[in-house]
Amino acid sequence: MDSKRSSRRELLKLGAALAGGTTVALRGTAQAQEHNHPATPGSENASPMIHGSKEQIEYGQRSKYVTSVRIAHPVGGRASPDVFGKVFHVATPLQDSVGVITPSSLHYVATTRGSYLPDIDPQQHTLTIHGLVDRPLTLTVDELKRFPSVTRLHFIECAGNRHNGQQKTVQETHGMTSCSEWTGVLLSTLLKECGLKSSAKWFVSEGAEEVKGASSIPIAKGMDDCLIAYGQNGEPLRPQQGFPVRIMVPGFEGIYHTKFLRRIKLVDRFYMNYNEFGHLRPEDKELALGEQIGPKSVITYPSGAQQLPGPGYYEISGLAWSGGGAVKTVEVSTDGGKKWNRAQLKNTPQRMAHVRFAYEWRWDGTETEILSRCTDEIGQRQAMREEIANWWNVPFERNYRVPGLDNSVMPWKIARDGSVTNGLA
Ligand SMILES: Nc1nc2c(c(=O)[nH]1)N[C@H]1C(S)=C(S)[C@@H](COP(=O)(O)O)O[C@H]1N2
Ligand SMILES: [Mo]
Repeated sequence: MDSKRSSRRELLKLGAALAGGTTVALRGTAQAQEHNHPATPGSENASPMIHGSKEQIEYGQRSKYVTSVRIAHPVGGRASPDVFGKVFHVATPLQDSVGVITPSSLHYVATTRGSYLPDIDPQQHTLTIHGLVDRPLTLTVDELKRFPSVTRLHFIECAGNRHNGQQKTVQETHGMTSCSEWTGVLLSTLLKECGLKSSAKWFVSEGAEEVKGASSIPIAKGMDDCLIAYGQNGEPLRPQQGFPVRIMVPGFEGIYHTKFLRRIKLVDRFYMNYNEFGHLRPEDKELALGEQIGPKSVITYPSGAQQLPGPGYYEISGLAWSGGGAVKTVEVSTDGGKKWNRAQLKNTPQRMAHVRFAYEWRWDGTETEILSRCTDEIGQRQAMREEIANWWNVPFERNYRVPGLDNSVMPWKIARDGSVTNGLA
C-alpha cells in the first residue's frame, strides 16, 4: 500500500513539474490523497450496466463511446471513385491510434478495382507455386498451415499515401499505412519445398480476382523475408486484407502485397502485369511504382484539426517506419525545424514495422510548427521537401510534389489559440 501511495505521489509531482506550475495537470493534491479516501468520480456503481448481447459475448464490441472510423481517401492525388467508378480506398484514423498495432477493423484498405471483394471459401481455395521449380506445389489453406510458421509485426503502406496542403487531418495525410501482427509461412520455406531452379530471377504473385492484382517481385526479396500470411492480429485475415491468404513483401510498396493469393509463378525476367502497367501511365510523367519504402514518420498528436487546451505540458506522439529495416532514431522539432531533439521510442523497433515515438514538450503558447524525422538502421534519414527538391535539382516551391512515394517530413502548425493545422497549407 505504501509503495502504491508513494508512486502516486511521484506521479503527481511529475504532473506538477511538467505543467511548470502554470496549469494543474491532475486533479487533487498529494496531501489530500493521503489523508482521505476521495470519492472516485465515475466509479463502477455510478454507471448503468450494459446487458451483454449475444454478439457482445461471442465476439466483443468496442464501447459505444469509441467512434473512430476509417474514411474514404483521395489516392495519389486522384480522388476515388477509380476508373471503374468504384470507391474503395479507405484510410486508418491515425489521430486516434495508440501503440503500434492497427486494429484489424481499422486497417487501411486499398484495392485497385473498386469496392468488390471476392467471397472466398477457404475450403475451396488453393495456392499454386509453379514455373521455374523442380516440383510445382498446390496447397490448400489447411496444408499451408502445416508448414513451420512465423509471426511478425509489419506495416503496409500504399504508394498513394501522399500529403499535400489540401488535407486537414493525419488520417487524410498519412492514413494509408497500417501495422499488424502477421502470421504465416515464409515464402523461402515453400520455395525450398518446390526446389527453385537457378534460372528463376523473379516471381509473379497473383490474386483470385477478375483482374488478377499481379506483381513482379525479385527472387532475392522472396527468399529473404516474404511471408505467405493467413493470420492477422491473432485471427484469420480479414476479407478486406485478402482472406484467406496474402503475400507480405515487407517494406515494399503496398501494391506488391497481393491479397487473395492463389498463384506464384517463378520466372526468368520481370513481367509486365496490370499493376505495373497501371502505374506507367504517360500522364504521370514519372514511374510511380517503386519498391522499397524510404524512412518516414508523422506526428499523430497533436495533429491537424486537433485543439490544444492551452499552454503547458504535452507528450508529442507519433509513428515512424521504414522499408529499409528497423527504425533507429526519431527526432522531433518544436520550432519549425531549427533544432532537432531525440525522441523516445515507446516499443522495441522491429524490421519494417511501425514504431511509436514520443517527445515531452512544454508549449509556451506562441505560434510554432512541430515536425518529426526518422532514421533507419541502414542510415537513411527522412528528408524535408526542400532537401528532396534539391536532390532532384529542381527549384523548391510551395506545392512541390515529391516524385514516387512521398516520405517527406510533415509539418503541423500550432496557432496561438491552440488549433492545429496542416503546415503545408
Ligand atoms: N488481389 C489484390 N491484392 C492487392 C490489391 C488489390 O486490389 N487486389 N491492392 C494492392 C494495393 S494497391 C495495396 S496498397 C495493398 C493494400 O493492402 P490492404 O488493403 O490490406 O491495406 O494491397 C495490394 N494487394
Ligand atoms: Mo496501393
